[in-house]
Amino acid sequence: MANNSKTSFPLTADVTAAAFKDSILKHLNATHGTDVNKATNRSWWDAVSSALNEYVYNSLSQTQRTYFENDTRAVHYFSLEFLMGRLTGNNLHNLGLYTVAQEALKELDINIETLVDEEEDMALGNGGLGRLAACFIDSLATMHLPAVGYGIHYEHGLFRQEFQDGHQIERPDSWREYGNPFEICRPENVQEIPVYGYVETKFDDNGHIAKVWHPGRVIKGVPWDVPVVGYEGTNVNILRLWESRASDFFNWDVFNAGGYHDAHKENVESETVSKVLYPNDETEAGKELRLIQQYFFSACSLKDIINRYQRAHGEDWSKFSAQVAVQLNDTHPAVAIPELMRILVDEFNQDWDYAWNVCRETFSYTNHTLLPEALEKWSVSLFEKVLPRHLEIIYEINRRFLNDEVEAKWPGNDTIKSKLSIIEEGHERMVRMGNLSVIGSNKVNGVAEVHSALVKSDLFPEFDALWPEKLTNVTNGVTPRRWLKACNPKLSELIDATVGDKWPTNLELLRDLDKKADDAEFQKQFMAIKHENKVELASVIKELTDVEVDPSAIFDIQIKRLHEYKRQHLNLLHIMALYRRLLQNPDYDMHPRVFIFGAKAAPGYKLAKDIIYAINKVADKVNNDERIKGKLKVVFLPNYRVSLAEKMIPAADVSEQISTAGKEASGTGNMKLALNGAITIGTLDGANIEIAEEVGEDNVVIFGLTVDEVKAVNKAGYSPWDYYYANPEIKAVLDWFETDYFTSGKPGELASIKHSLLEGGDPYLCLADFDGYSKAHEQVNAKYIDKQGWAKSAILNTAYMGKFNSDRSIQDYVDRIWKLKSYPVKVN
Ligand code: CR1
Repeated sequence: MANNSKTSFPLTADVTAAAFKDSILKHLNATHGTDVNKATNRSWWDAVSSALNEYVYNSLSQTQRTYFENDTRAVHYFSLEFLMGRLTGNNLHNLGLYTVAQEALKELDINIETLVDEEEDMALGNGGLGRLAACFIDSLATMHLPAVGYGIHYEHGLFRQEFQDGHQIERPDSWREYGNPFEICRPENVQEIPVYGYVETKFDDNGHIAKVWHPGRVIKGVPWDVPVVGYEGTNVNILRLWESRASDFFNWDVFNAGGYHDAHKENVESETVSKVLYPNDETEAGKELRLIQQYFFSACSLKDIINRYQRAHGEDWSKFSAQVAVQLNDTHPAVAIPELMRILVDEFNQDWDYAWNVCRETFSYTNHTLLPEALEKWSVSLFEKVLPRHLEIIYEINRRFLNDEVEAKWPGNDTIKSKLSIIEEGHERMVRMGNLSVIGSNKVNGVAEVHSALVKSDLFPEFDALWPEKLTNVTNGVTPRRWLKACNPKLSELIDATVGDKWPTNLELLRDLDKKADDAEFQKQFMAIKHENKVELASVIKELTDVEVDPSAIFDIQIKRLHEYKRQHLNLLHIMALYRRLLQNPDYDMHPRVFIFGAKAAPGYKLAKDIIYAINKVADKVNNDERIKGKLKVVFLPNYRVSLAEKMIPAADVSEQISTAGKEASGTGNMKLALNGAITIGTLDGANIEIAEEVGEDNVVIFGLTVDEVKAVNKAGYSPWDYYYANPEIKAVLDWFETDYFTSGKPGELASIKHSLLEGGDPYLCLADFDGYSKAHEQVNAKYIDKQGWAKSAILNTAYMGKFNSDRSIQDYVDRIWKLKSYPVKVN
C-alpha cells in the first residue's frame, strides 16, 4: 500500500505517507484555520509547509544547540543577494520527504507539482552571484558546517519581466505579499543602526583623543530567519535577512519636535532601505540608498555576531578571529571592515593595531568580476555624509597602509601608492571598495582558475607582489540537490539505479556512468529521459509564448542575465544567418533547431533591452515563416528565474556559453546545463575551461579567441569594419537590422545593435568570433546527427561534472580560507 512507504533518511525514516497526511490535515485546521472544504491551493501549500516545518524546526534547534555547546568557529557569509528560488520542493527533497508528501497529497486528491507551483520564487538576487550564495549555504548545511548567511530582507525581489510587443516591461515582484511560511521573525535580535550626522573629537582624562559619532538617524534592523535545510536534514543552518524599520526611540524626538508628518517621513525613509533589490547586475549602482543598504546589513550582521560572541567570551577579543570568519561576497559588504574597526576602537577602546589584526584575520573577500564598470567606488563626499566616522577610519587605514607597508616594499614610489590607495584622486575623490577589501582581508579569491589568474595579473598585480599568499582561487560550484536531484527526477532515478543513490553528497560517484556511455541500451534510456524533459518544456513554451516547438529538434539554450559581454547578440547574429541560409536554400542541411532564451536586462541598460526586443522580433518572423518549414524556431521565455531554470535545464541539448574570453568570471549555469547532459558550445572563458578539461575535448564544442588572443587583438587595434567588409554574411545580417524586415513598417527599430557592433567598436568582439561560432554550430549539428555519438557525449557530460559540486567549492573554502570543522548533529 502506498501509505506505508517510508523514507531512507535517518531523521524521517519512520514517517509514512499516512502520518504526513494527518499532519497536513492537522495544520490545515490548527495552524491555518481552515478545512478541507474551504481550502485553496494556497491553504494546502501553507499546511504542507507547516507539516514540513515540524521536522525543520526540530533539526534547527538541535543544530543551534550543537554549535553552541561546542563553541564552534563559524563562517558568516555576507551577501547583498541570496537567490533562493522556491523552498518547498527543496526542503522536502533535502529531508527525504518528497515522495511521502507526494503520496499523502495524492490521497487528498492534490497534485504536488501544482502545489509547489503556488510558491513565489524568493528572488532576492540578480544572477550568478546571488544564486552562488544560495548554493553555498545549501552545501554548508549539508556538510554540517557552522555557518550563517547574512543579507537583506527585501520587500521586493528582482522585478518580474513581461514582454509587451517584444519589449521588456518591469513589474514589481511581491514574493511575500501574504507572508512566507519559511521565515521566522526574531524580535529578540533587533539591532539599531546609526547613519548620517557628524563626528566630535574629544579628549579623555588622559589626554587621549576619542571620537564620538553623533548620528543623524537610527534605522532599526529586524531579523528574519530562513532555515537552510542540509541534505538528509540533520543540520539546519540559518539565513538571517534584515528588514529595515524606523527606529522607535529616535522617532519620539522627531515626533515631539516636528509633529506627525516629519515623523512619518522618517518612517518611510527608513523603511525604504530594505524595500527593493537593485536590479543591476555587474554594473555599479552609485546611489546613496545603495550605500545605506550595504552599511545597514553589514552593521546589523556584525552586531549580531558580536552579541553572540560576547555571550561566550565577554570582552576578551583575543579569540574573536578564531571564532568568527566573515566572507565578503564581492565588495558590496566591504564597509563591514571599517565598521568592525569602529566597534573595536571607538566602542570597546581597543588599540588600533590590535583591532586591525583582528579585522584582517576575520575578513576574506571573493571577487566576482573584472569588468571595470562593476568595481565599486563611492564618492568621498557621499561617504562623508552617510558614514562620517567610517570615512575617517578608512583614511587612517589607508595612511598606515601606504606609509608602512607600501613604503617598505616600494620606497618613494608614488605611482604605486596612488594605484594602491583606497582613495582615488581626481576631480571627484572616490573610495575604492576593491582596494579596501583586499587590504582588510586575510584571503582574496577569484571564482575560476582563469579568473583568479587574471585577478592576480591584471586587476591586483601589486597586491599580489606585496602579499604573495593572499590571492587565491576557489572555482564555483552548484548544488546537485536542486540542480539535478530535484529538478530532473527522471534522470536522478536512472542515475540511482546505475551508480547508487549516494551521489547527491558525493558527485564524483557519477564518474561511474562513463562505463555505460557506450552501452546502447543505457544511451536509449538517457536520451528518452532527455526527450521527455523536452516534451515537458515544449508545453511550458506553448503556455508562456504560444509557440509550438518540436521536441525532436535540438533544444539550444542560452539562460543568464542579458549583457553585451555574454553576447546574446552573437547568438542572434548566427540565428539570422541560419535563417538567411534557409531562405536562400530551402534544402540547407540542418537538423531542426529551437533556440531558447531566458534573460532579464537591467532596467537602465538600453542596449540590453534593445537586444531582447530584437530577439523577440526575429522570433516572431522566423516562427511564422512557412518557407523554412519549421526547421528554425526562436523563443524568448519571459521572466527567467530560478523556478523557470529548473524546467529549462533538464531539457537542454546545447548549452550556450559564449562570453568574450576574459569577461565571464566563472559562470554557473554552464555547470548546471552540463550536469543535466547538455553539450556546451563555448569560448575558453571562466569555468568553461575547467568544464572542457573535465569532460574532454570530444564532449564540448569550443570556439573563438582565447584570453591572450583577445588582449592581442585589442592591443593591435580592433576594427569590426574589417569583418563587415570581408564576410558577406556578416554584412548582410548587420544590414538587415536597418530594414523593416522584422519590424514591419518601422525600419531602423533594431539599428542600435548594428551601430554598437560597427560605429560602437564592437567592444566584445562579436564579429571577430562570428566565423568560429558559426563553424562550431555546424559541428554541433553534425554531432547531433550521429545519435550514438551525441548520447555518449551527453552521458559523459553528466558523468564528469563531479568537480562542479558546490560541496567541493565549500571544501576548498574550508581548507584554504575558513578552517572550519564540521559538527554533524547526532540522530537519536
Ligand atoms: C560573474 O559574472 C559568476 C558569478 C558567481 C558573477 C559570473 O561569471 O559565475 O558572479 N559576477 O561567481 C557578478 O555578479 C558582480 O559580479
